[in-house]
Amino acid sequence: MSDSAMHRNSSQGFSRRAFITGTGSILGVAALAGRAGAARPTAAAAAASIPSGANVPALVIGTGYGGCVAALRLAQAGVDVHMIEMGMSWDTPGPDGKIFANTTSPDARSFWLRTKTKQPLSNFLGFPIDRDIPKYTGILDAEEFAGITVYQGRGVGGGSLVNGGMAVTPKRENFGAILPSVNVDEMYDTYYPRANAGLGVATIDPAWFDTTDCYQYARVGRKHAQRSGFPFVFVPTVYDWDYMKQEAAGAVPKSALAGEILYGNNYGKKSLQKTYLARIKDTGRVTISSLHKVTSVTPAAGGGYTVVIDQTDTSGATTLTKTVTAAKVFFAAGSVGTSKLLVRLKATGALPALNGEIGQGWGDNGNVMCGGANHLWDPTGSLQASIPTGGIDNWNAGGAFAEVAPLPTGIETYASFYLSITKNPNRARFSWNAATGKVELNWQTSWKQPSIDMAKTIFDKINAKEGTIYRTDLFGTYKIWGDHLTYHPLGGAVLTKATDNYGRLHGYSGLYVIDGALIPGNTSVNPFVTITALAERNIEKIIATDL
Ligand code: FAE
Repeated sequence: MSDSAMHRNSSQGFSRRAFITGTGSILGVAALAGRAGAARPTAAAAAASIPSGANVPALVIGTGYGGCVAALRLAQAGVDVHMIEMGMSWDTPGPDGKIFANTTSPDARSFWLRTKTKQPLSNFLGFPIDRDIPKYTGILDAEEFAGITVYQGRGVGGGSLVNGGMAVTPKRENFGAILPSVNVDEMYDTYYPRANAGLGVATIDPAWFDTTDCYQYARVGRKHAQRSGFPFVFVPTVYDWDYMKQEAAGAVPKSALAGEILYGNNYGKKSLQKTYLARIKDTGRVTISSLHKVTSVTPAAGGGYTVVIDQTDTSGATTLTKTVTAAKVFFAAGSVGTSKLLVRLKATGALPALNGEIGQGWGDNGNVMCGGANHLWDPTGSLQASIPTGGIDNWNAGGAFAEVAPLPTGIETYASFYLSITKNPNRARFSWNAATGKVELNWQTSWKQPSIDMAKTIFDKINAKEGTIYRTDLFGTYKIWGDHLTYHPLGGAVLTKATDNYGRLHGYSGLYVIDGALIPGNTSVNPFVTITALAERNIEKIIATDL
């Protein structure tokens, strides 16, 4: 640990040792519901995690959206399920009394095995803002490939722990381009409603939106959109809106209004821990092994699959390697995690019968970021709710849907900030590099140019109308576009290509993909509702026909 990091650590009262103690328990829904101090002993956690030599009916790799849907529905159908999660359980408060670190003061909890933060907005007023942190199994992974950094959640709850909570169902007319083989009526009549109910999706009270200080930034976004002739749409979220109103009234501990988002949200956001995982716990049929990483899946001699799992400590070091047998294995490690596993297992001969579509069809959901520099008479507010709740829709005319995002710095910046989802046609592929022993992704930064052009259909027009300019200080020095990253990795084991129309992997009976890897690169909006709805559809079919 560097001196400066150590100083910050102690100055924040954050003792790494104290924080490590008690992490790794199987499921911490109760603590997240507000029982600060409800630490569970590590020994109990060790006893509850999957034992080496176990023979289990269903093993789910990953605890994000796809994994949670699979585990819940299998358990409700009477199947015992073991979920394996490489990240921590995030159920135990640190010495500051909070489970999650604040966005404005990242500490060890913030990043996955890094010694320096890698914040999506790397600069402010042109100055770099990344800082040293102790290496730790923190919550946000900034996974670097040659041409793109892919941000992902690590821990029980996957991306739901770190995401903005925007819970968007794509427009029905756009669905055919997302998943052409899937029955649209079934999705919009049954599975999207089921996913939205299961996730606790709700829309902001428009009257409150119009008056609260914390959405002034979004009202500025709406005004600019509408003056340039673009529709502004409210975006549903998984935040508890009543809680946010109480935050604004000063009646409860602040979460969205304290700027919490990227490194977890301590109170108001309904992450999977408060929704699907709480219901999973109630079934009594599911164990969750956190700080466990699946490294291999191969056909077992007596049927089913041999699964090799590394248990790690919070420095990322392997402390124990376990081997278990599972009748059925569900890959729910996220688009990148599932793709990396499958590509390596195919290339190294563990699962040679997987087809040539494995690793293909990966896209970034067309993510590109930019900021706008507003006039002094157009402030965006020093208090900004960290949960975005509106977007500018120019999908059909310009191929872009732009979330009006917060810049929760605590000071007035006169800046507007946007994450655009665009119809970027480029698709990359994962491949195995035997020399390095790593899976690579052939995405190139220049492939973001179509996204920039599409986002410009919105922001060039707004700038011309308002007499404003782009910010150039958020992603470097004199750099307008945040074109180096994605929050929304999709594809790599695409539905009807690497799998059948329900996620059954070609080549092996009893192996399934049930996460964002199934979706071919783009969803036209933020993806987790679609990932959840597709998983609900697929698991229903799998339970009815394969069990
Ligand atoms: P995911 O949630 O990533 O879960 C996969 C899990 O598997 C993770 O917990 C991994 O740690 C674990 N894992 C990986 N490999 C292994 C292994 N080998 N062994 C054991 N465990 C493993 O997958 N989407 C929206 O719709 N709205 C938003 O507002 C939004 N904001 C976002 C903001 C940020 C900063 C980020 C990073 C993402 C955001 N997303 C948003 C994207 C969304 O979180 C993402 O699409 C879903 O989480 C993907 O769900 P999956 O089930 O595919």
